Order: sequence, then structure tokens, then C-alpha cells
Amino acid sequence: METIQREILEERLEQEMSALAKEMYGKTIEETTDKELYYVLLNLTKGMMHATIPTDGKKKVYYISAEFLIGKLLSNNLINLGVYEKVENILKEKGRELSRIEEAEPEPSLGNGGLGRLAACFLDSIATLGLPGEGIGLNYHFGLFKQVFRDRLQTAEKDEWLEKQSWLTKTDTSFDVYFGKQKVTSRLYDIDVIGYDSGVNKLRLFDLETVDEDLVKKGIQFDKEDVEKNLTLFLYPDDSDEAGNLLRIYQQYFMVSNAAQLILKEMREKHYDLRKLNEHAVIQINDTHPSMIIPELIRILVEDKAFTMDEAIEVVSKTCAYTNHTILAEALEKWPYAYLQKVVPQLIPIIDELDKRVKAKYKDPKVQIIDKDKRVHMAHMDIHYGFSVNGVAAIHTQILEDTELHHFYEIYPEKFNNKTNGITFRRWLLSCNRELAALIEETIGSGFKKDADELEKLLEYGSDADFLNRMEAIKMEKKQALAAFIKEKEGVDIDPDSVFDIQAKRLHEYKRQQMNALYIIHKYLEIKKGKKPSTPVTYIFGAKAAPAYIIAQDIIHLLLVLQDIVNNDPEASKYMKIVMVENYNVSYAEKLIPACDISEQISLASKEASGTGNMKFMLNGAVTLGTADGANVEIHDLVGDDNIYIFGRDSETVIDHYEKADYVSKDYYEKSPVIKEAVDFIIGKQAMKSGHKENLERLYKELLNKDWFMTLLDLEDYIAVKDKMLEDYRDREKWKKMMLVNIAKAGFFSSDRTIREYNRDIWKLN
Ligand code: Z2T
Repeated sequence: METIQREILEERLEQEMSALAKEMYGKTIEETTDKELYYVLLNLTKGMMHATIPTDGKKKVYYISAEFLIGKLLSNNLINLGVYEKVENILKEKGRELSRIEEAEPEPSLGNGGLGRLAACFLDSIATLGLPGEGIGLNYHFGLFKQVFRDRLQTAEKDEWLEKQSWLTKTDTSFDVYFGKQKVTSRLYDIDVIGYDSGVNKLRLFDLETVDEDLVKKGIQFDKEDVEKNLTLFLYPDDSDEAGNLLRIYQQYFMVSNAAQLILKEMREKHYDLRKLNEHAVIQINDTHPSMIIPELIRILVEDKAFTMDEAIEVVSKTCAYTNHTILAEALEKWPYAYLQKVVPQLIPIIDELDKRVKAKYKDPKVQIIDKDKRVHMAHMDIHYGFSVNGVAAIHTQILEDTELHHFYEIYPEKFNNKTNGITFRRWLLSCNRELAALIEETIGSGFKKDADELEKLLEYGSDADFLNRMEAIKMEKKQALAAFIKEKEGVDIDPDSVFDIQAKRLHEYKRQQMNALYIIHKYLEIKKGKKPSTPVTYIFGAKAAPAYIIAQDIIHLLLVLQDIVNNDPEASKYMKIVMVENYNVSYAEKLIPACDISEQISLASKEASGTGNMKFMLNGAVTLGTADGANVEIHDLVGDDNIYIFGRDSETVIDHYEKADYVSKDYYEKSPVIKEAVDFIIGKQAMKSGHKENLERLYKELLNKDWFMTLLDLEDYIAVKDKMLEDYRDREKWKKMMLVNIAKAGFFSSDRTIREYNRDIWKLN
């Protein structure tokens, strides 16, 4: 019965596919180009009508975020619709390879890193759990930027990802948005968010029809003042000058004004009582970029809906919840009051009122919205005028409560809660590692796809040689595939028999790619002195640096210089290779992660709020080399001491160093010949030959005289633990068991679990 039905569906799918190809291109499937066939599948998928998740009479969550790093959608949508294999089979019979067709899809460039990817995983899980909810954000024409290496330096170009035919559907919805007296008109585009074996939600992306792509001249440069033409060109425009800061405020207000109007329109259409807004809507504010939704909603309720200020503040406060994603002070938005006055004068009376009420109640300068320098602390507004504040990993929330937001925690202990991040296993296992998913399914059944905790059943196979060998063989297959891809894309030969040691994440000093670089230098120098490593290692990096973040660019430069030196050294390259991949993005992550042996999670303890790459690597059988930071702490708790490599100072020690201001990097440099030698290499003759003096000297001085993220503090421990890890890698039986335990214990990090917790504690949708 089941097979018959499947055959019928397959036959119908094939008919529709062929009909579409004929209609669109006058060709048979066999005759279409890869790109054409991608468009056929895009339209086929968009046309597969699936039940929208019902919202009537229910509360709905609005997840507002500056980023949605959704990745390519074709294969994930096919998987979630349950037709991936069928489509793959149909194509195979016609001599076509679905995985090749996937390459023709451009990756949406609507995010930059963890925060944006988390938002995308959350949308997948919200839909999969059948919860009514949607994402609201902006449609950036050129996204973050496309990274191109020139002369071993990062350069930024516009990322032209938007095509005429895409997953976006233009809607009739459009709103007027006012910046003081200046009016612009928005346009809403929707993307279907297809749950796994479930219904469909929507991602709502606002754009501006007057945006002029020709405004972008060289690289990513454009006139920052022409808001009507530039508003939705780029995510996170360079904010190193005033115009850039103002533009970010314009973007944020544009996003939340549209969001507020969309939400209120829906309330009106459903005849809901706005005085009970909080019973019908919950707004999750994803870090502080959307924080202006609070004063904006209050303003609309007071000005247009005849609410008193008290009433408006009360109902909005019961509707909005805030997620904090960092404790880095410099990343907490504090807009100069004068900037807000200039961009959104209509919000000023509301912000003044909110601030006045706080000042009347609390004298502590640390909890004020407007500080003595007339800067508006967006997070402070969220905490006072929202009902929930959450961190994104246990240790992160603990630090917020104990240290960073302690004064708020004392006022509102009931608002604070932890929601440890998660990842969608549909993309980060089923889609990116079909081979491993199939092995797991064959071994423990398919239950893990809906209930990730079932992965624990794998623990029973810890002594099953057949299972362990097949798992190991899949890792090798994935390493070979990655090696081929890297050869094609980067032109670098790497050996799948070497250990793949991968650090892939945004470039930031606190994440300490520079520490990894110093390790590599140390190993290189050892080889040059005649100490040959017993295990060849391929060090792989993927990272974009913000164009205004100078030191981050210098670190990329160092990595590219090391790649040049080491890979071209016939003696050293037998034992080590370095690849800094160009334009790391979600699609690249999907190739790197399944092929990884060692997952580098080496942030300075206390600084990485959670990390989510750490979870993806673990799920795919990599072993973590990490500090006791973010979600690494929870990974450690789950897998135990024997299945993870933890090194470095803990968060208490680090916080103590900051409080006492007693960390002096130069002391560590002078005390340790190993550290000195590695750091000196940065400005040595060899590095200078293929690198640029200015960049390398700046980085050297930064490490020696500042090293704000304490690289040298942990370097020796890092070297020792990493060496031990590489030694253990040679014990294949031991390593395979570690892989198994990591996969089996990853269930906790399913974003389905995270979303269930958001719903249980914050959203309360049903
Ligand atoms: C971001 O990706 C993260 C934090 C931010 O703080 C901003 C951005 Cl764009 C303002 C990351 C965290 O660094 C990472 O630890 C965390 O896993 C991720 O957000 C999702 O919570």
C-alpha cells in the first residue's frame, strides 16, 4: 500500500516537473541546464500547497531580527516536505544529480553569524512544532558582503544573491514609515518556512522600492546619507562614522515600524482587542537591533488608539521579551540621544517618558535608559519594559545575573531565564550529512528525527565494531568530498588522511583565531627544527571580518600569510597544510562540518555567549577542543571529561583579571620562550616576505601590548592539550568511541528543545 502511494506521488511529481520544464523553457528535464532545472524545482516546491499553521484564536510569536541566515532552501524544503528522495530518484532516472542542481541556488545573504543562523534554526523548529509564529526582518539586496581575498587581504564586495525568481514572494502589503517628517513606503516580501512533516509559517522581509542598487560604487561603498536609496542595501553598514550609525538607526526603525504596523493590522483583521495585545501576540526581540519596537508600539497605541500612557506601557511590556546574545560591552547598543532625535524624533517623547519613570524609581546610574552622557541604552529599555530577559547558554545567563546585568537581576529576578541555544537537525544532520543520518536511522530507527533525544540509543553501539567502522568510513567520505571541493574552490590540495582541524566562525579577537595561528607557527617552527609531528594535520579556517574591524582583518592576513609559507614549504607541508576558505557561509559550513575531526571552540572563557557551531560539529562526530565557555560547558557536562578536550583559564579567573586589570600580556611573552618565538614570527623575515608590514606589525603590537582577549594567557595550555588530542587521534578505537558519544549526546542541542522551552516559559502559545 505504502509503496503504491509513493509511486503515485512520484509519478505525479514527475509529470508536474516535466510540465513545468516544458512551460518555462520548452525543454524536457533532460535538456534543461542546471540553473533552469533549479528554477523548475523552485517553482515546483513553491507550488506544493501545504497547510498553513492555523493561528485563529491562538497567540502568535513574532520573532523580530536584523538577521535571518537561512541558507539555501531547496534541499531543506524538499526534506521537510518529505519528497527529497523522490525528487532525487526522478532526476537520477533522467541522468541528473540533485546535489549538482543545489549548487545552482544562490545563498540568501540575510545574516552574518550565530545570531542570524539561530533565528533561522528557530523558524524551522517553530514550524516543525506546529506553533504559529513568524520572523520579521529586512530584505538586504547585497546582504553582509562577499569576501574576496586579494594579495592575502580580505576585500569586500557586494553579494548579489537576489534573483528575479526566488523563494521570495512579493505581497500587496506596504506601509508608510516616517522618519520625522520624511516618509518612505515599504514593500513586504514573504518566504515560506516549511516545517518538517508539519505546516508552513512565514518569514516576512520588508524592503523599500526606491532603493537604488547603482548607488554602490567600488566594493561596498555607497552614499550613506541617501536613505531612500540605500536603506536596504546592506546588513550592518560600516558604523565607524556618524553617517553609518545613523543609517543603522534608520534601518532599525524601518524594521520595527513595519513590524508594529504588520502586527497591529493582523490584530485588527482578527478583531482582537488591542488592550489584550499580550494575549494574542508575543514579540521576541532578538538582541537590541529591534528594541525600538517598544517605544514605537507605545507611541502608536497612545497617538492612534487612545490608550493612556500607563495603559500602553503596561500592555506593551507584557508583550515584549528580550534575548541577550553577548556580554561584550562594545557590542551592547547605546545610541546617542542626538542621533535618535535626528532619525526618529517621534520616539523621543516616549523614550523620555520611559526614562523618566526609571529615574523616578531607581537611583542607580547603572540601570538608567539615558545615561549621563546622553546615550540611550537599548538593552536597559528592553529589560525595564519587557517581561522576559534570557541568555543563550547556562554560563552566559549566569554571568548576566551575577555580573553584567546584576543590578537588573536584583530588581527583576523573575524576568531572567536561560534558553540554551540549539540547531535544527534537519539542516545540520539530515541535509548536510545524509550518509550519517542514514546510518543512524538504520541503527536506531527514524524516531530521532522527531525526538532528538533518541540519539542516545547510539550509546549501545560503543563496542560494535561494524557500526563504528561505518561511522568512521562516512567521516572519511565527507573528508574526501571536502578535499575535492577545496581543491576546486581554493586551489589547495589537502590530504583526507590528515586530521581536519577546523575553526569556522566570525572573525573576532575574543574567538581567538590568533591563538590557533600561534599554535600553527609553533608547530611549523618545531618541524623546521627537526621535530616531525606524528600526525599530519590540515588546519582549516572560515571567517569573515567586519570591514571596519582592522585587527580582525590583520588576523585574516596572518592566516593567509601562514597558508602561503607553510603550504609552499616542501618539508613542512608533508605534515601540515593551512586553508583559509574564501567567503565562508552557510553552504560552506554544510561541507566543512561533516568533514571535521577537531572542532575549535577556543574563545576566552566568559566571552562567547553560547556558540552554535560547537553543537553542529559535535552532532557530526567531531570532538571539541575548547575552553569552558558558552555552550561548551554544557557539551562537557553531557559527554563527560573523556570525550572533550577542555583547556585554559575558567570564566571566574578571567573576570577576576578584568576586575583587577592585572593581565599583562608582555609578561607571558617574556616568561615563555615558546610564546616569544611564535609571536616574534609574525614580524619575522619570512612572514614579512609574503605579508604586509603594516598589518603584521599592528597585529604583533596588539598581542604584545594589549591582548584584550588574553591569547597569551592560555596559549601554553592550548598547545599542550591540542598536542595530546592529536596523539589520541592515533588511537582509532578510542577516537571512534569519542565520536560516537558526541553524536549520541547531541540531542539536547536540537533547536526543537530550545523552542519548546521558549514556548513553555516565555511565549505560552497554547
Ligand atoms: C551574534 O552573532 C552573536 C551575538 C551578538 O551580540 C551579535 C551577533 Cl551578530 C550582540 C552570537 C554570539 O556571539 C554567539 O555566542 C551565540 O551563539 C549567537 O549569537 C546566538 O545566540
